Amino acid sequence: MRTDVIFMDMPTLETHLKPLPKDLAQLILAFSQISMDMQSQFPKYLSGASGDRNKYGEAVAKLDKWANGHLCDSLIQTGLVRTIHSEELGEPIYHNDTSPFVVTLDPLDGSSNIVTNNSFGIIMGIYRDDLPKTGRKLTAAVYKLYGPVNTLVYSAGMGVHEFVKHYYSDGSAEFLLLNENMKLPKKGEVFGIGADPLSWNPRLMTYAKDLFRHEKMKVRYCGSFVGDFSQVLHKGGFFSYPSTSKDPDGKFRLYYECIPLGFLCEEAGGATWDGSASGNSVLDRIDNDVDARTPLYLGNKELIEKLKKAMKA
Ligand code: FBP
Repeated sequence: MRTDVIFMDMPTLETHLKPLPKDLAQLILAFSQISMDMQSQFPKYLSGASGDRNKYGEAVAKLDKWANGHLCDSLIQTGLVRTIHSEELGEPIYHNDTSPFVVTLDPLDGSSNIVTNNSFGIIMGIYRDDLPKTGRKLTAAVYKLYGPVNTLVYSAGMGVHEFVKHYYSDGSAEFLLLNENMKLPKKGEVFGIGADPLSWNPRLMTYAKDLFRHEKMKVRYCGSFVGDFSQVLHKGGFFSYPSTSKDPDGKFRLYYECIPLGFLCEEAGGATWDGSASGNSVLDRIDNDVDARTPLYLGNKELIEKLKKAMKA
């Protein structure tokens, strides 16, 4: 008997997905279950936990490999996915020509955070078309965030919605709606910028100092894109893994990371920029190389416009 009355009227993810096309709802629901089942396996990969730092890297590499294999196998078993492009795969998995969806995966984004028990997660982009395509052709984007609680955020182009995994007193559990039609708060509160600050464009350094001095914003950088994105989604602000003198194309992958989370950012009323002189959204960028990297800047619209001006100055 489920007696947790406090949650009785909160819609479940399954209910919330009902207005979507049946096949898309089924895929997002399957992803939610797969991603939850995976969590119970994580501790066994902490072989570095004995304090042998050399083992940490090996443990994380093993975890990344397992997570990718399990996620790909489970998604193929749904019968809904014809092609999988994964950051952990050298080549795509072409399963068949008939299933409705092509997916992009970052199977464990920020996985090195596991050894310090900080947030990390899974990013999935869902297309009906074959790639390469721009992010404007994305059917939906979803991420799972393994944090102090388990949350899942998705958008199919009709708002950004967040769910939390709730455990009932009878031991069962399901994803319940936490936030619907999320929008970045008008005034950005936090910002985070990756890479070595000494390799940043000096104009980006000036912009960052301005966020402190004039925008009175706080630094939040947790070392996983999904974790840092979640902070901007909830508190408003700015996040970037920029072009640098060492890595002009940045670190993040266009298809596996930037398009799905850029889609969610823009669906939530924010803006993105790929660092191009033409000032493009990451959703307008296309590359025949599905493993391509791109500089990434995202957050409140006015902060992105301010950045573009600062970088052109
Ligand atoms: P991976 O693709 O190797 O997982 O790198 C992505 C990432 O872990 C992001 O999740 C995170 O925001 C960023 O790298 C952290 O990079 P750094 O360790 O350079 O700060």
